[in-house]
Amino acid sequence: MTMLRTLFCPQILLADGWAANVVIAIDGHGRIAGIERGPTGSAHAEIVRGPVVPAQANLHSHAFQRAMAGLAEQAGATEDSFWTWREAMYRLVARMRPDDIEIVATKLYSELLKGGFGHVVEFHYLHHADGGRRYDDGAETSLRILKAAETAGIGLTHLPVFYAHAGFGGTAPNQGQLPFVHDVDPFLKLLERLAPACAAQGARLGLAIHSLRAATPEEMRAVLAAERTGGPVHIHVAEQEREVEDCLAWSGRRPVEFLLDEMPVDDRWCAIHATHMTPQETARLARSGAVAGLCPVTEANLGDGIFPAADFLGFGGAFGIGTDSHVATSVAEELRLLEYGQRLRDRRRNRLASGSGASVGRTMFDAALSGGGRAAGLDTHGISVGARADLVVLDGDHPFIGTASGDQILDRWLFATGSDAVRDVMASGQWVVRDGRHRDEEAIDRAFRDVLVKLA
Ligand code: NGQ
Ligand code: ZN
Repeated sequence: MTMLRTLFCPQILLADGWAANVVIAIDGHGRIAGIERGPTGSAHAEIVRGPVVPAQANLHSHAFQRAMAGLAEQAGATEDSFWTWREAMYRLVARMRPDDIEIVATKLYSELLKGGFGHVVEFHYLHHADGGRRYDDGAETSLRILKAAETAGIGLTHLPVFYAHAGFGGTAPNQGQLPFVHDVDPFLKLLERLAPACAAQGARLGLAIHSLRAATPEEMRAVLAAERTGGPVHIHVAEQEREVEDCLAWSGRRPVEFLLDEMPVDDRWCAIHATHMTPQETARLARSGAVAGLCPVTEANLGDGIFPAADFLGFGGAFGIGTDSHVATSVAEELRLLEYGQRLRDRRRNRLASGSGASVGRTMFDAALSGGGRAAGLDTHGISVGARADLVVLDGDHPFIGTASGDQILDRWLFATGSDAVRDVMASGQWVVRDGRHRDEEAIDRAFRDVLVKLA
């Protein structure tokens, strides 16, 4: 096969650690075809302008929610909570049309690339129009997500979401939830309809169950028994204390306990949030092989609580990061707050480092890369032969980045700077961000502004 391009990387974080003077060959499918150590071959390669690290997979996104980021920060008449925020989110849903969904998702995905993500897992439940009215094509909004990912140039794992009820015990959905709702059979048809569309674009298809609140165990079993995606299975679980109380009242068991008892949870699964767990649940979830899908900035914004990350890692648990409601859109902000939440709770420092002398940034970065890749259904992750060329070039001219080496580069990026340290981003072998700007930034911004004005 002909090589699409070769890159000369003065410093690079390969799957087996940092290396100097490496030539990466990328083939016409956007995959890494060769890694050559030592400066030979550099003459014909493009020289990257800073340290290279793998792009992360973002394991949890509701793209449309980017439109309301920053607009739910005003105190209401009653005490504000996750549940009052959700009402505001439902009001946004009622006003969004397919064009708006695509434009907002395109903008979001371009921002995620600039924040150091090369892939996104879209947990997609906004299937129908206001009041639950069906579009002519039941896959309309999913196809808009596929289109947005293609325009932005980000890798996609699409997870259509099964949603049927307002709460535990199969209660009827409320008016605001009607755009999310399916019966089991139409949901399975949606998955079938999307398989070829995803395959044509190189996107992965999996599925999600919205939560134990939104699906009965019978429905979950029926969906899982019949689906043929072969992709990951995600579910929101134990994000809010009220969910724990309601689950106890309904079943006598806590949400994570119930999930692990009743469902075939294994390494194909991703438990989103899993904030409220007993130590026993934390150990069981870790040993199940499921990835914990952590979204630290959204979890802070919504007042969810703090995930027991230090304990979970101690039990050998795998995690990845997502940006969920997208009040932040960067790898650095999510990982930084993940560590800081542990510090604030424990009143200690360096909680998530793998051991004495280990860098917190490196430990978290490696763990999120592997857990996020698995939760996205990717067969490979990290910079290795056969993996997709999803690369972040940090800014070698930035004082902090240019003077650092090895794991210090990650600690400077994650703890001392942020997205302004991200210079160029390559997804599937294409440069999508150059000098901190997305390749279509102007057109994307123009359309996005119009949508914000319309929705205001
Ligand atoms: C969601 N978002 O589905 O968008 C949820 C809120 C719910 C977050 N949990 C709705 N961040 O859980 O019922
Ligand atoms: Zn979510």
